[in-house]
Amino acid sequence: MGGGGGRFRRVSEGRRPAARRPGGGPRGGGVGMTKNEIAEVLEEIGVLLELKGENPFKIRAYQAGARAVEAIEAAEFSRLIREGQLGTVKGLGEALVQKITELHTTGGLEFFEKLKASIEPGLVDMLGIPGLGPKKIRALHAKLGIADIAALAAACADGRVAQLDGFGEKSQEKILTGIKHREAYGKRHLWWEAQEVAEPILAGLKALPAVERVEAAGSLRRGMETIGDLDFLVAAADSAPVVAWFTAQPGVQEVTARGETKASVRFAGGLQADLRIVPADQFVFALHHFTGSKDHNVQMRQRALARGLSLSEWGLVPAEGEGTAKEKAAMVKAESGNRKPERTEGKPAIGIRTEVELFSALGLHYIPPELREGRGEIEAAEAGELPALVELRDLRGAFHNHTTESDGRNTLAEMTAAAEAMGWDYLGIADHSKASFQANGLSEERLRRQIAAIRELNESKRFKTHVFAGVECDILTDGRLDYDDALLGELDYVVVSVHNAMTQDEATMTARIIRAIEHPATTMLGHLTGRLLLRREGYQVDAAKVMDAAIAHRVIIELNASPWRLDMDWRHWRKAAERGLLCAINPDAHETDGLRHVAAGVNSARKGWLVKAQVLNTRTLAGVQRWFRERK
Ligand code: DGT
Ligand code: ZN
Ligand code: CA
Ligand code: CA
Repeated sequence: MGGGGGRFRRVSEGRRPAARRPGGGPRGGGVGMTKNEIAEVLEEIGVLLELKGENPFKIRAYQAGARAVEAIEAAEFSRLIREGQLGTVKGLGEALVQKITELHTTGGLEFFEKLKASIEPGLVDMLGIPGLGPKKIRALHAKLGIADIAALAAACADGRVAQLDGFGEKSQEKILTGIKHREAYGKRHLWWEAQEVAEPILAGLKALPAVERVEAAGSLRRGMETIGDLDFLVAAADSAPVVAWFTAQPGVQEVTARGETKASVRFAGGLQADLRIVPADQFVFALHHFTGSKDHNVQMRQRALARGLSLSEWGLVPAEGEGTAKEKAAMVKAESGNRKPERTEGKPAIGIRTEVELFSALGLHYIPPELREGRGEIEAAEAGELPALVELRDLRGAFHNHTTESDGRNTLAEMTAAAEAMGWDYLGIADHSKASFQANGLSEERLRRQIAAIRELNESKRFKTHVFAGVECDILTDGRLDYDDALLGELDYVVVSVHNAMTQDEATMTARIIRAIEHPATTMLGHLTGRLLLRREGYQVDAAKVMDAAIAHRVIIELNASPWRLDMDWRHWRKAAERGLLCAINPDAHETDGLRHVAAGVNSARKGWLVKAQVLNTRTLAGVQRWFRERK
């Protein structure tokens, strides 16, 4: 829910700020923290020390400590702590060893808590504004006495920030835009995080004896990339115990509405949830209505009207005559009693219990929730031309993943083991290239060593999962790639991405990306716009031109499945894929847990009408190898 580390950390390129569970505790049920969580805390300490203006050596020690912890494999890490040998690791001094051990065994750290308490919370909030690092925040605080975002907005508005050394008009404007975005961003939540909140609520509702059916509806069910609020729908004869449970469940901070058959609550972190309770025979109509979208609903209602029917959250009834749809639905129900459903022409489809039946009553094939955006799905459903959408279980691997060689949190072996555990036939490694020095990008020599290590790992047959040697090669400011052709030729595949000079104008950026696409070694384009959902807008780029170039040069555009990115956006995919653009659903995983993010990518792929054949990583290992070979 954007709490804990999520809100707090600065977002580095590509790397997902690991979202902590609601409540901020470590995952996995244990008391202590995993090595990745510990690394995150060490990084946070580094940022806080910077904010306080502490000694740079001390700051760097924490940053290096985080890297050192990540580079140790998990089993080895536990052993070192158990045997008191952590001090033998390079880069971990005595003070760090003691703190890491405390985090590992207790899950907390007194030093960290005190440090957090010693800093004004408003300053920490300011870290969430793009372009504002600890140094600038300190300057604003010291010279203008700014201690929170409201004061910062005021200082920008009357021009005081622009007059400060190292700021200027441009950066003042950027900060103001950042603050405005932040307000809008604050109202929505990532699908991934909303889903994590929704899961236990669904389970809790299901477990209530009074509950017959329960579904999450709304944008969550439609797989939108961000979620305004959660919507739960319950079928129950007795609603009182359901409302009681819902409003008293763990994590509820405020009950914003409470009625006999509905309630709304707000959780810590700001996410809200609506609950509606309906009688069982009304459930399917309510489910369809509250799944939405609004546009889809409007079109469905028009379609019903054209057939002399009225569709609403209460039912599907004859449209003519007096009375509201609600009254008519009640009337039809009373007339029908417990009779078997009647589906004869012209009569209301009283016995409808499933969405398949609901769509069918209006002469439509079943429309999956992801497609219900009012973008032509009803016409396609009428013509029997809905695509057989790609599914999570179709995926056999993924290509864009990082390891500790660059800015990942798990080693090559750990990532491969995780891919094997997911049942994947192959895993593509694509660490950062040398221009991404902030992400510890690989020099030519280090990349060659990694390629050799990957070949060796494959030959050792240690894992069932085959590893492809790739790279996420920076697209330099003029569109050249970050390695020479000889080295690029040694790789199985090449992902090209923009990671710097993101403020270029649209024409320059578009030409830059197209030049990279035209490079014969390029296999796929990473994150088309570089957006970070609810955090940062993408760079200016003419997506249509980039897609044209990719199609012409048989280059894949990735659907970056990181819950923070989902880039290229689903709204582009249907048309592009029809024109022959191939997709790869790439988790951009920076840790083993990140591989699971392909699920978010599959949501967006489905929203983009993609079928299995349009996604490279649904193919078999041999199929992928053939595709790579034929491209060369
Ligand atoms: P969100 O919460 O902003 O991410 O988006 P939704 O789609 O979950 O919207 P929400 O929670 O306001 O309402 C859930 C569904 O209820 C929505 O998708 C369609 C339906 N709905 C809500 N208000 C209206 C309305 O005024 N007209 C129609 N036709 N449907 C509505
Ligand atoms: Zn990247
Ligand atoms: Ca909603
Ligand atoms: Ca709602």
